[in-house]
Amino acid sequence: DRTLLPYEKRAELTSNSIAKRLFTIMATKKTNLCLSVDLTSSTKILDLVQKVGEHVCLVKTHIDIVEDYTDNFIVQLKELAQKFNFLVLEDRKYADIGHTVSLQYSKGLYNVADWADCVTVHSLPGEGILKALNDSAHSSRGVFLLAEMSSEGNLITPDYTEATVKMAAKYPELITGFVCQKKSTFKDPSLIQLTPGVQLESSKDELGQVYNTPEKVILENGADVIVVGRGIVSAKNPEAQAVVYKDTLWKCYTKRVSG
Ligand code: 5BU
Repeated sequence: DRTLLPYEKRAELTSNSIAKRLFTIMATKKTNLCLSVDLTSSTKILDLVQKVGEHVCLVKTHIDIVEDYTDNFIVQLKELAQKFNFLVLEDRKYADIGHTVSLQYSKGLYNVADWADCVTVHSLPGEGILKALNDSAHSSRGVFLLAEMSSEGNLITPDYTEATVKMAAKYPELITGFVCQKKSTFKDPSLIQLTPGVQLESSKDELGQVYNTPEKVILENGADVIVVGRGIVSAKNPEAQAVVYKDTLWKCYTKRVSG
């Protein structure tokens, strides 16, 4: 059972450099919280990250929702990443043919390849998408492959999930882990389970998002890194709420690994 091993042990097993760093950061900072900083103003993003940076292992961006993007925004975000020791995941969900994805990844306004430690990728187009990223990414980059989604009625089937996990096995140096919802989705302890759809206050939103509790996703469903967006971002006091999430999530993890 991959989920019973502590993060520091799993860090020793990885072939992907970002998975190694992420496991190590979690063990050092004692946090498995990923903040999904879904705000559209760069100042608001930087303000929030300044406040919660010390409590998270990973900051997840949707760079294409930022209305005032500049290269300097990235410079400042990366300074905060250095200062607080967290990694940056661009949740781009690439989903095109390999050639197009390599352009989307390393060209254009955002030049994601330049700054994102890791990115999310759909397996839908087939292996070419991973070949493309493998060729354009340098050695300290990683991919979270989408094996499942949190939203109601999504079209991913068990066969699709299984084929996704098989596809990932061909690219051990590139793959950081899976975005997924279930413990049974994969077995390899060197890979990281990133699980979105967690909120303490609510069980769904109006557009199909489904929320689970920290206990459920960590103890039953095998989550290693837990993505929280609006649970923190929309809280009255995001900093205090980040601490609540961090403590609750970490308690579940320590319970899990102490058997
Ligand atoms: P929320 O505010 O905690 O619901 O935000 C969840 C974030 O995780 C949001 O940025 C989504 O794009 C992202 N997400 C998700 O919610 N569900 C999924 O299956 C995947 C990503 Br993949």
